[in-house]
Amino acid sequence: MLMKIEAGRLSEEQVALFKKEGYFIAENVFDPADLELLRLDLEKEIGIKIDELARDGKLEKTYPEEAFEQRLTRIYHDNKENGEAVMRHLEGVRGGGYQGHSMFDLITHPKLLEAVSSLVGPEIVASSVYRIRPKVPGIGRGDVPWHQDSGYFSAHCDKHLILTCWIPLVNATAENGCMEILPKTHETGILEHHSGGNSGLLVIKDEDLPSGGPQKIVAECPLGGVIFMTNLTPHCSTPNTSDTIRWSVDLRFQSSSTPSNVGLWPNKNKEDGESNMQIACYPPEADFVVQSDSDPDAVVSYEDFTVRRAAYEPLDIKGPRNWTPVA
Ligand SMILES: O=C(O)CCC(=O)C(=O)O
Repeated sequence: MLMKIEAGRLSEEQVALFKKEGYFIAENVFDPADLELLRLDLEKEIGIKIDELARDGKLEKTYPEEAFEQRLTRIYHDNKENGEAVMRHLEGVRGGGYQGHSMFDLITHPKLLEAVSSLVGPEIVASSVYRIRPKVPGIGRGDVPWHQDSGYFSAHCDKHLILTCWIPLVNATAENGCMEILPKTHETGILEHHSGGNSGLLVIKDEDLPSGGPQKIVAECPLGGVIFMTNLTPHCSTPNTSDTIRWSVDLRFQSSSTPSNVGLWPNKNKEDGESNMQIACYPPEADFVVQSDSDPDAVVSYEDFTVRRAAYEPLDIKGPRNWTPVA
């Protein structure tokens, strides 16, 4: 269900609803204009890669006149490999990918942090486990199988709230492949996952999803809205059957009292290495402080954010869980 929040925060009743359902959809966290710079930067970034592919003789038609919701579709449909190259450019080698200023500004946006603080408290750590997802019509790559985000995180973090904020950059609808969520099932703990689902993602088999309980909901969300979810909330996303791209970004936040790798520099300090790294909920990617009254100096600037992320980039740290491959 879609709800309005007031004064930027979830009310006590809304927080209680989030805790009961495992998710909450707020339709009015942002003004659409707040997201415009990121949309423009992603559009520019796509253009940079398309021009590079054209210079390398890999494509002729670059579709500069096409809108944000269309251009990548044209590239994909002309040649899948070129589409994939643009996707990889946005996704980066690991973790988050595109990290321009507008991406950082979204992660640290006061409106978002205000809403987040009503769920995780005022001392907030953000994670590099953020993703940019252009779901291109007719291209299965963006379809995400059923999973809990905790399937990707260390088991010792199952008992902590790692808040996913799923932010559409267009209106997300059933037709263009919004998420589906299984409500009231996040308190059952981690479900059996398997590796190697669509696009190499983790997957919960249908028979391992809680049954007999509440039905899945189709989580439509307008531009300006945010879907808040717990790390144990099962969710998936369905094919885009529209003719425009479903753009979204998902970010993750946690209280600074939960396990993270804030303050660790394993590329610089030996003692910050392997064993300490395993404390974090997702050791391969850098966490960073985005809001703190108790230690305002710890809050990262844009430069700190890029330096921290770069420090983790060359590290060869494996994801924490070993699920068996899907049969
Ligand atoms: O954006 C999607 O299609 C799926 C997002 C997702 O699975 C997630 O944020 O964990």
